[in-house]
Amino acid sequence: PQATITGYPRIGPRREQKKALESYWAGRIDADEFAQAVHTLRIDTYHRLRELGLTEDYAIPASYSHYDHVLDTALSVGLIPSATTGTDFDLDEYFALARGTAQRSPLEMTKWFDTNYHYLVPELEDSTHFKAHPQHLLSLVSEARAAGHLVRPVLVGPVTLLTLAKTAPGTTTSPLDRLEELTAVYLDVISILAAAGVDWVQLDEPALVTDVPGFTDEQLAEAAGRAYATLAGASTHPKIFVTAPYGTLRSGLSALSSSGIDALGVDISAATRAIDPGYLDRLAAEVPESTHLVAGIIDGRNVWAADLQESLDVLTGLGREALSVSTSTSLLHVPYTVANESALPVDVASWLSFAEEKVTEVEALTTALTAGPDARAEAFNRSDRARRTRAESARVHSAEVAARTASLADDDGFRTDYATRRQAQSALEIPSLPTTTIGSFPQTAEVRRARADHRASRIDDAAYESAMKAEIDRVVSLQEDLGLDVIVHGEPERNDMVQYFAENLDGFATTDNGWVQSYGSRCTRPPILFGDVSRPAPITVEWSTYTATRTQRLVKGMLTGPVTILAWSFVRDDVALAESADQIALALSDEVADLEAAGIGIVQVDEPALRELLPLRETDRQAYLDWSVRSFRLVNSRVAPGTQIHTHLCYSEFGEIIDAINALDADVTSIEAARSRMEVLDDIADFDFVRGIGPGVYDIHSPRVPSVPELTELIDAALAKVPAERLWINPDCGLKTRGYSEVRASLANLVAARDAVLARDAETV
Ligand code: THG
Ligand code: ZN
Repeated sequence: PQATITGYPRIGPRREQKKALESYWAGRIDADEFAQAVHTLRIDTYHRLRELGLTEDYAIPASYSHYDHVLDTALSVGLIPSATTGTDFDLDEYFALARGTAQRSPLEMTKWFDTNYHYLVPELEDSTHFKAHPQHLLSLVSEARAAGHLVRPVLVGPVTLLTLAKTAPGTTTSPLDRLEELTAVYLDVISILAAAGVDWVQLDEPALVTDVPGFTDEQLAEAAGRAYATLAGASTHPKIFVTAPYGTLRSGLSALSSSGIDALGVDISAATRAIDPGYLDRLAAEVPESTHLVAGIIDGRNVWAADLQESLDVLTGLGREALSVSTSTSLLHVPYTVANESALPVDVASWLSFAEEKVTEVEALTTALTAGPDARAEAFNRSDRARRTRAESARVHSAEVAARTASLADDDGFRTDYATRRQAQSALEIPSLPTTTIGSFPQTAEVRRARADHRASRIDDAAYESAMKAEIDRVVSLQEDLGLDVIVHGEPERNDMVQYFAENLDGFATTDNGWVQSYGSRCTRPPILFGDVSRPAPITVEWSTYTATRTQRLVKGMLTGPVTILAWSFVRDDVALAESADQIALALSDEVADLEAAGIGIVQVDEPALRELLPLRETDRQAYLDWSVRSFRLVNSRVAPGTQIHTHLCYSEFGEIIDAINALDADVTSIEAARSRMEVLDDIADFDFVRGIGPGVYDIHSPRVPSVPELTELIDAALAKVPAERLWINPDCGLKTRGYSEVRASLANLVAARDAVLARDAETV
């Protein structure tokens, strides 16, 4: 058996790539300096992976990308046309596709399966002419060879690439109709790689583990079977390794097994096996000995140290000669190494494996398969200790929290009916077409500095508090000057809407260097949910009540909901997600109760990630929607009818989850709508959505200031679908990433447009 992985983080252990990218974009370094920086990063990575035990030739994937691997593959096969002639992508052309220019908007970006990574969406047109552009792949191979490493080029597979592409308007063919043509170009690419001395290529086909709208599982499997039979049946090509990460294969399993590919990578992590317990048996029944099975047993997308003995038993149970040990997915989704963390509680740190530690686990299992666990006693002992101490830890298990979730009744989470609430909320005296914002205001350099100084103890609590209060004062008077009706405090104290709550709830740990790529150079540090969740003290109450003392207007309290906190954290593998969701919901419900008791009449509980956690398989979706909706409702279940609960959702694709949004039962829901010019309201209008709604009229994703006529038009478009007494006027999303000058101008126009609509409609009555 061999030890391998199917992909590795690319941002660098100290975010070297992020720094190189942003320096290059800002013109601080030139193309040669950029190339040198990322060359060093790649070679250092290969060396490190060797040291960690990926010693066989071609065990190391060349999974580097300047920005996004879907873009790379699309360029390599001409799905996106390119002028590439040199040995690498034309950098400026490449970044223009990824980030846009003054003349051209960037490619659309969307979530990569059910992860927090975002890829660029290639556009397929009838005129798209596929063509091999293997230069970038060849340069990765030759650069690695010069440094003494034989690496395995990695591409997104043809079926997945086509299902991820969106068809340009007016395109008459369906993406998979182009598969044969595209497969021929893949064959060109990999044949060229073979001629350059490449022994193995890796083709990732995660589409085969998901439900792809518009195609049945059988259609996708049949397509994959055809494509890989073509590639594997050609006269010259490298050995073909197809991976199926992020879930389990159904029809795709027999199609790939009989296609003649050389190796099949499957996700058999404990998390995936729990969802589909029959997978190991199906693998045993269907994968022939002639196909090398690459067993992805080490979880590539969570951070828990593996149970090595259990993993070894599973691998042995596969009973195969032709077997390698790997990760279930690329390690792209986890940070580099636990060794870079000094502030984690020591016991929690001992339970974790990030990318480096996971490579060690893969290596230990590989060695143990032939030489027994004693040959890697150190690794097996670490694993066993982690498993035991975690199971017994008082930090993880709280009898009090368990008792509280256990005592939940089936009807917990149900507020009084909406008509009663609406009546009670009339006491809030909210004006017609009320204006508000989503919560965050621009984070100025001074605010960031005050937070950093406080964290580093350069300023004391009192100085920090007065800096934050001064910022709140500024934000409140700005909103009053602008004429906004419902005031927010602006969230200067929050670095990130999830990390902030994780820092203030028991059961979560946060990292210093646990960066994970979100898209391009943008990274997040997902908190680690390791134990039962409780709230040691009120979190936001002081900031909100202080804000209320600074204004006569209505103040809205701001919380992040349980589903979003879970979606953007590493979660527990020892309890169900639904259980953690209930725990977080109960902790937040105490926060809502405290806000209400302190006189805050409106509370917003954001759930921008509700759509993100939606399972990849249709059959798993209802169960998810049931627990996620219930956990949101639990947060608010104890509030009085007169307290108004708002929520905010970020995505415009609501169709699939419209029932769930309705079931959240929020009094007011704000949603992204400006970019789709209110099209999303069709979903809402088709549905009997009877409560308040705030379709964003100002697109905060662009620095452009929308004009009053433009905003008026959007308000009118909304009024065509939503009765005036239920419509709220607000931006699309939080203002954290914008600058004050554009925010001030845009919000002034937003209020002016609202006033113009009110004045006009008052006249016509
Ligand atoms: N918070 C968290 N997760 C998220 C988002 C978030 N996941 C989905 C989505 N939003 C991802 N989008 C972004 C947008 C911006 C940044 C990261 C992810 C970003 N990051 C800073 C950077 O890379 O320089 C670092 C931020 C920090 O210092 O914490 O700008 O909003 N949790
Ligand atoms: Zn949003």
